[in-house]
Formats: sequence, structure tokens, C-alpha cells
Amino acid sequence: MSNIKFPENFLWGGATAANQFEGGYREGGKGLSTSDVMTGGTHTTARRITPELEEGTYYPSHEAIDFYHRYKEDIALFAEMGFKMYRFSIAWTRIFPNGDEETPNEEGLKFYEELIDECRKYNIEPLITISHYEVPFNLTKKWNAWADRRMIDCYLNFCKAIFTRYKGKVKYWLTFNEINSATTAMGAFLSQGILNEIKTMNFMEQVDNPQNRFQGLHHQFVASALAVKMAHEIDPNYQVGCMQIMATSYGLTCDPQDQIVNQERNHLMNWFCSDVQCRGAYPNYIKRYFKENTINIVMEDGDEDILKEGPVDFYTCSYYMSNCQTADKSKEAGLGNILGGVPNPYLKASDWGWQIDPIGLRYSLNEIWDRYQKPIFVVENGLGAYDKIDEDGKVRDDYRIDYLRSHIEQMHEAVLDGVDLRGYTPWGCIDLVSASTGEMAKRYGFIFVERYDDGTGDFSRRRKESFYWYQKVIKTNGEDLK
Ligand code: BGP
Repeated sequence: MSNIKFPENFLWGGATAANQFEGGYREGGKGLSTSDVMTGGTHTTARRITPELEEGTYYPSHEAIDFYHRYKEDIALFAEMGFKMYRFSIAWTRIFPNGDEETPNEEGLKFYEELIDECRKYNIEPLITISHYEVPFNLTKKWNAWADRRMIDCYLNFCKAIFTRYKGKVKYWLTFNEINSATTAMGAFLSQGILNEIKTMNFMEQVDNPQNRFQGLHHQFVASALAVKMAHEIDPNYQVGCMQIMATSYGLTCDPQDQIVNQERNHLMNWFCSDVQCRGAYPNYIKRYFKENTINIVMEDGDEDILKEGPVDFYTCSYYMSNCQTADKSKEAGLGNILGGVPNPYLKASDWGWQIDPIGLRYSLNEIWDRYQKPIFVVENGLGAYDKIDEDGKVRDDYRIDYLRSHIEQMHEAVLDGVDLRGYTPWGCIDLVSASTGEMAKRYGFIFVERYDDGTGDFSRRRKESFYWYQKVIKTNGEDLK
């Protein structure tokens, strides 16, 4: 045993997203979402976005890991691990298939109601992401999705339907997954449904239009603030949070030029969106960035008041890796580290080039707490790795245990530092489709799913070694991490 003591009632759990694991993409009246038109890919071959579905092409979201039909079995496995919280998202297209209908689809509402009831049966607290990396594809074709202000009303209609229906059964909501991903070109389609030319294209080489992305973010900020207000009006017990990618970044050297480049990077990537969502106003530094990049945010009268009146109740983030920034343009960007930057000579990387940095988590949690003084949850963290089933049927994923253990230790350090950390829901608690590469081969789960990238596999579930380890961690409230 160790000296580790997490706060009482610390919410241990796991996280997933609808488009990466539900499957059933045309069932229960579901409409087509942006993720449904993304093909599979690999670490070295990018996914493609195909506005028309191609015959014979593999689209991983269509069946994913078939949670839609197996949710009872999966929730029972989460309960067996002792989950106290389960983070999942609601597919917008199950509730509003085209995104702009007036009335919600009852079958979709019912599916999530049953899922919530199933969690409650085991005393698992749901943490629901309202919009996680998908938008009704109809709204992309019609308006270029979040680039258009009319999205706000559609989103609020969606919020109203779920806030009303699940009142009394849910407490925690997140408005947008990794909202700050749209500060990079990659986030445009993934997070905002923005496709500047409706044609087949490589996911990593989209036609970028920063004006659309940042205008889209403004619409999302307004939508998020109005959703917070609406949630509190519908049920005063509702707590609504933001969700950011925490892409911890350091200056590569102590050269002040590297430090300034790093500060600029932190402002844009790590603080801009959460500053707006937590403090209720645009920070000054972004105005300079907008000016220098000819971005002109169109606001309506009253938008600033809306932002001021709708700050989130708590802060959440994903945390996987860190990177370094340098003013030296000749340094190569880290291969595979999709968040950019240059490699840190002190850190090792995963097979996908994501540099592993547990101390960076403690560092960032302190920074977040110092800045906002709002409760914090780490709602994604984990190691994407190649797993194999041994001859005796076991999956010995000690590398994953090492990764998670070192991050939990650092979260504990942050708690000792005085950070108000409330919960931890590691990513992909059951193997699912990778968002960036579309692969099944990049596995994060405590539960192995027999599904492979060639579309084979019978979807059967199997407990990995990490399953039993995490069960023990939860049981001892983090005290036994061995
Ligand atoms: C985050 C997303 C998740 C998830 C995770 C891991 O960015 O919120 O949806 O997929 O990263 O990334 P990947 O699946 O690319 O390994």
C-alpha cells in the first residue's frame, strides 16, 4: 500500500464517445453524421472524408464495436470494475437525424434513457458530452455547420430535448468535446463539421479556412453559454462543464525566444477557449492574434452579455501528451504528434508518436486550478497501443498499467498541491475506433473487443490485465496502484 489518498467520493470511471463505439449507424431512426462519412485509416495513411458514401469502403463508425446492441453487457463490465462515473456522448443524429427538425426522435431519446437507467442501476454517475466530434451531416451540406450562426438554435433545440427528458437522472454535462481542437485545421471537420469544399478529401489535408473555424468557435461559445443557462433553468442541480484538449507545452530551451513562442502557443491552444468558457469573455491576447491573422469575428448585439452570463460550472480536459515549442524554424515537428510542436528529448513516445509525460499532467492541473479555481475532472487519458491475445487467452497490457499508474500518481501530487480534482475517466475504457486514424488497432481499453481493421471479428469482449488492476485501484480509492 502507498501513501496515496484521493478525496473521498472521487469519481473513478471511464470515457467513450458515441461515434467511436456505438455502431448501429442507421438504426432507431438515426441520421447520417459527419463521422459516418469518414473512412478508416492508419497511423501513416490518413482517413478520407467522402461526402457520398462509397460502395465497398470501410467506415469504422457504421458498426464500430456494436455498443448499440451490447450496452447492457458493457455497463455490467464497467460496474464490475467499480466505475463511479461513466462519460459518454449522445449522438445528435439519434435525437435529431437531420439536425434541424422541430421535434426529437423518440427512439433516440429512449435509447439514451435506457442507457442512463442502466448506469443508475449500478450507481454509476453519467457524465454526458452533448457534442463529441460529430454533427448532423445534413447541416454540413446545408450551412457548413458551425461556420453558420443558425447552428446555435439547432444545438439548443437538441440541448432542450435532452435536458428535459433526462432531468433528475443526470447531473453532469459537457457542452463540446475538446472545443479547442478547432484552433487547429484538424478540428474544423472533426469538431465543427466544417467542410469548406464538399468533395472527397484527405482528413489531414482539409481545405482550411481559419476565419470559418474561429467564427465557428464564436457560435459554439454562445451556444455553450446559452446551454449552461438553459440547463440551470431546467434543473438547478445540473452542472455544466467545458472540455478542452490540454496540450501541455514547454519552451524547448530557456532561450527567452522559445519561451515567448511557447506562451503564444499556450494562449492559443490551451487557454483561449477555456478562458472564454470559464471567465465569460474573450481574453485580450486573442485580439492581437485575430488582427495579425485577419480573422474578423462577427458578433451580434448581446453576445458579450450571453458569454458573461453563461460561464461553465467546472473544467474538464483530455490529457495524453506534451510537446515543446521553439523559435528555431529548422527543428522538425514531432512525427505523429498531431498536436504539433517539436519532440522533447527527455520523453519517450507511444507507437503513435505521442510523447508520454505524467509530470506534465500535474503541472497542467496546477496551472488550470490557479487560473480558474473551478472543480476539475480529467475526462480522458490513456495509452493507445497494439494489444495481443496470448495463447492462454490473456491480454497482458502492463505498458498500459504503467502509463495509467504514473498519471494517477501525478494527479495525486496535484491533489496534494491543493488542486480541486474531482474525477478521472480514462479514455476508451473499452476498445473503440481511434478518432484520428480510424483504427481499431490503436487500443486504449481495459476490455479487449474482437474487432479488427479489416472488418472481421465477432465483437466479443474480454477482460485485459489492466481490467483487474483498475478494479483494484478503484476499490482502494487509488491507494493500491501496484
Ligand atoms: C481525443 C478525443 C477522443 C479520442 C482520443 C484519443 O482527442 O476526444 O475522441 O479518440 O482523443 O485519440 P485517438 O483516438 O486519435 O487515439
